[in-house]
Amino acid sequence: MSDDNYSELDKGGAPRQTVKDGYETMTTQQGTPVSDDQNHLRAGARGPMLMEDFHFREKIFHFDHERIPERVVHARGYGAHGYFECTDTLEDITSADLFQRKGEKTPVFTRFSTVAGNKGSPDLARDVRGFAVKFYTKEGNWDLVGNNIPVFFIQDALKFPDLIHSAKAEPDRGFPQAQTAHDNFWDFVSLSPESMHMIMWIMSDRAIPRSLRFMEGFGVHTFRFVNADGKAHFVKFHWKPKSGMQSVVWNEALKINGADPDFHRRDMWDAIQAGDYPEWELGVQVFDEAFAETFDFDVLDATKLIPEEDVPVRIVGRMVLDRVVDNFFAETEQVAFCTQNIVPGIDFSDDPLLQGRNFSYLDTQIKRLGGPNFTHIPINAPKCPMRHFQQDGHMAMTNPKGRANYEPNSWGTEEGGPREDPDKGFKSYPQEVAGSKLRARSETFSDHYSQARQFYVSQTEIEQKHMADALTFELSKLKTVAIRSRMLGHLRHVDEGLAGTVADRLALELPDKPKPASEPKTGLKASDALSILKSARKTFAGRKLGILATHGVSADLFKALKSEIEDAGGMVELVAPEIGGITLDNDETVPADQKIDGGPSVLYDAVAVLASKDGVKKLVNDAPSRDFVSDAFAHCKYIAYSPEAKALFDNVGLSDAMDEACIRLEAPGDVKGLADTLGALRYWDRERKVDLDG
Ligand code: HDE
Repeated sequence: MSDDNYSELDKGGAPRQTVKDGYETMTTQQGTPVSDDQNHLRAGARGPMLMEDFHFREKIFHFDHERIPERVVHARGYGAHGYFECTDTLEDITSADLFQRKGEKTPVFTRFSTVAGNKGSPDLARDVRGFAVKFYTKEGNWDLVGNNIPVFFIQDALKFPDLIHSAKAEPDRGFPQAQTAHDNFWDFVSLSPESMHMIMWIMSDRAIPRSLRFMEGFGVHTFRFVNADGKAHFVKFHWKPKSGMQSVVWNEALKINGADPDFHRRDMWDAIQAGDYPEWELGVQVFDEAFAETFDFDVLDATKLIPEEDVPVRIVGRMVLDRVVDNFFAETEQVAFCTQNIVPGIDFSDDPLLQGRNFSYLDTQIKRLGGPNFTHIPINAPKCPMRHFQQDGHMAMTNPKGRANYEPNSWGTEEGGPREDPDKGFKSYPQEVAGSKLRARSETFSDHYSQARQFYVSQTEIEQKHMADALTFELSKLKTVAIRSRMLGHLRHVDEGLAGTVADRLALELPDKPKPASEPKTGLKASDALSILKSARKTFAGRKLGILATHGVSADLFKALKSEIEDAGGMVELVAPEIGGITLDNDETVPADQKIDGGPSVLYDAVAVLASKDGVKKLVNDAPSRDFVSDAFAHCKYIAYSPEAKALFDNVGLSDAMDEACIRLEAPGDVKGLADTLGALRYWDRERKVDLDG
């Protein structure tokens, strides 16, 4: 700092950093250089403020207006940039430009979100995750605004405000935040049998993903692909994570929310910054009217899916997210997804939920972003040319030049502005439409239980147990017993065993089944693709091992373990009693990534405990160290340990419980093959032993 950092007028102030130290000149928004950013203009050093202080007024005025309304749903989200690469052309089925040339890349911006919680709510709420992708194609922006669950709660957009009101905090008390475990939500869904399929999904582990990188995504609705000859097919969109799916267990989710409420966004940021780019395959289920007519359910009903066994998913591309945002507000907060944003070659279907969404998204952006020119914000602007005669409005940034602001006009091709293209311009599929004007729901939407049952029977036993646990947890939080009971009636239509288990745990009699709108179909076959565990990819790549270690541990063992995981594409963090790190037995020092109080085992996919004889003495009485191993054990994680560390396990009462997923590492050679073993991600055989409801 230069010598004259203390100004004459600053007798009571702190030293200043100024341009004399090599910084750029600070200015007001008008570009006027600022001489003093510490003190407002006043009459005398202890006197009142002067209104003429334009710098103060501008700075505070701007601060006062920093916030914009958060999204009414999906308020908490996290976005990243990347690209979509076409790996299989679809020219025979759609004229959409991004699917025409193999190997061609289209820039994308993707935002993941939770639905119910506000902007500051924790990441690991039990909730649906939004999975919204904006493709900046050469023929305009295509927004595929999907979720990580392929079906939805309701069939008609008119019910959306009711659904969301019921799920969010109750209006009188203002809680609970980011939770469906309250009376209003279960009251609404138990009075809306069409929700039952979706209820099965949100009570499954899909609603508590380990990472945004490890979940599937779905366009949910049936859309249309239209080819160059005008021929149409129906299509459903699927995103499949390259590293496979993975979820946490509920007790772990609760603890992650305390230890790191930003767990999912930090994970995404860290992975991209480390060059471990999240990747998904894009798949399509393409089918025609003939299939739609023979299918057991209505393809326009967003509470139903089409099993992959009936219409296979054809992989047509991949999405890689390789760049974090420069500014969270400018990009993640201001991105405006609209389901109405489609491009030539893609079209809507008559799904009544999708039709309603097409109004809602555009409408909400005007409120949220303050005017009709939100498409001028760089994150929302297409990357292809835009030419039209729309003009003016709040914050107009990209304004046409010249005289022509209407057409037709006489100003010629040079100055007369753009004109329509009857060949390549977007054309709606000329579907025949007829019918009386009425408010009605088609009878083909009336089967509310069959696919809920199909989802349940498609799960592994442990996944079914998690669903029973989740239902018990949520319903146990209700104050109104009649609502619990009403839900049990619906569950009987899904699976009598499930209904019985939940009823037992809630100490309730099973009620009569409610009369279904139409008789559920029996015998829908299990679909393996619906189960996370049946479709596991068995890899530790992209996962994190947390090593709790003390001073004096074997350098050879520590390094061998680290390389084994890193060579398999995994990440390693050192958790230590002191943040300064540990000194290995060869006197080398390794700085810690986390001090044990800040690095509980819930943050890791698997853990190792390496201790020296002296080191372990400290750990056995330390509460965070004890939680580290007992939680890892209770959450069915793989645990590696050095012989000296065993004392910690003995001390928390695990000595007799250690099983084959507790792996003893005596020598560096013992780590060989460990990454493969950890690829199983959890040792589910343990769960029944560590759970009261086992
Ligand atoms: Fe949304 N939804 N939604 N939704 N939705 C919004 O738009 C709406 C639905 C989804 O990261 C809002 O920009 C209605 C289904 C995602 O910015 C709003 C209906 C699916 C996001 C809105 C639905 C979604 C939203 C709030 C019933 C999965 C976050 C802020 C017909 C296919 C996008 C905004 C982002 C956001 C309305 C149902 C996914 C109010 C009326 C079904 C991923 O317009």
